[in-house]
Amino acid sequence: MSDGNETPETKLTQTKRRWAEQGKFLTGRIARPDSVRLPPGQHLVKNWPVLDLGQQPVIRPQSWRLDIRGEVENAISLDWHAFHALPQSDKVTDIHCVTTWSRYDNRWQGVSTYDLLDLVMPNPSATHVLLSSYDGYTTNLPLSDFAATDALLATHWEGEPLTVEHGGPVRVVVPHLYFWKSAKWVNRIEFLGGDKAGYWERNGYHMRGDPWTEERYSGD
Ligand SMILES: Nc1nc2c(c(=O)[nH]1)N[C@H]1C(S)=C(S)[C@@H](COP(=O)(O)O)O[C@H]1N2
Ligand SMILES: [Mo]
Repeated sequence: MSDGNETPETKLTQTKRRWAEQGKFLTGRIARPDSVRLPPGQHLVKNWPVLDLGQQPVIRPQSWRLDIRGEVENAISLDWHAFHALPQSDKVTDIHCVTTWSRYDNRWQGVSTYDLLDLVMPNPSATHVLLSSYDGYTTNLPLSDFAATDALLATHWEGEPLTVEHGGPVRVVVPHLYFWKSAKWVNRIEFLGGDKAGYWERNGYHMRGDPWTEERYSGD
């Protein structure tokens, strides 16, 4: 469309175009076959189990912070207000937990990881992210997985604010990986120039965690 009415190319659109050209952040490595929705070794549940290290921190929105740092152009600390001023997205995704339960059609609202990336602008050197949470939990992800189009920082589930037990006020959801990668009570995202094991990854879980190829444990 070159009718003279194009929006001017900003730094952001430039970056997006560069990402697209480089195929950056495309999650082409997911092994999910189109015809199969339930990954191997999983069974469906209708309830939503709670799994964590046993500490469920209660964070009031006024004191909640999200620090984004590391290999980014714009390191930032977002408070509740700044977080809600970002574009809000709606996604419906499945959950696949390494303990073999899966749950279909979870409706989330929050900020897509793509919109966060637009804000902080990862440096070309950034290859992975390490998520940290208010309970001391950490988990690592390749940047391309974190940037998946259906990944988000969720504040709502099925139209209601996320409960504390499920990671409220804000949790990460990266639906195409096992659910241990989806940090509850998130408060830090660190962009790294290499991979660094998080809590479960140091304890034998897989560094990536693709349910379609059953990347459950580090020997898989
Ligand atoms: N902060 C934090 N996030 C976490 C965990 C945790 O212990 N602490 N457990 C992980 C694991 S192992 C799973 S299976 C999911 C469970 O999320 P749910 O309790 O909402 O089902 O959260 C993941 N995120
Ligand atoms: Mo888990």
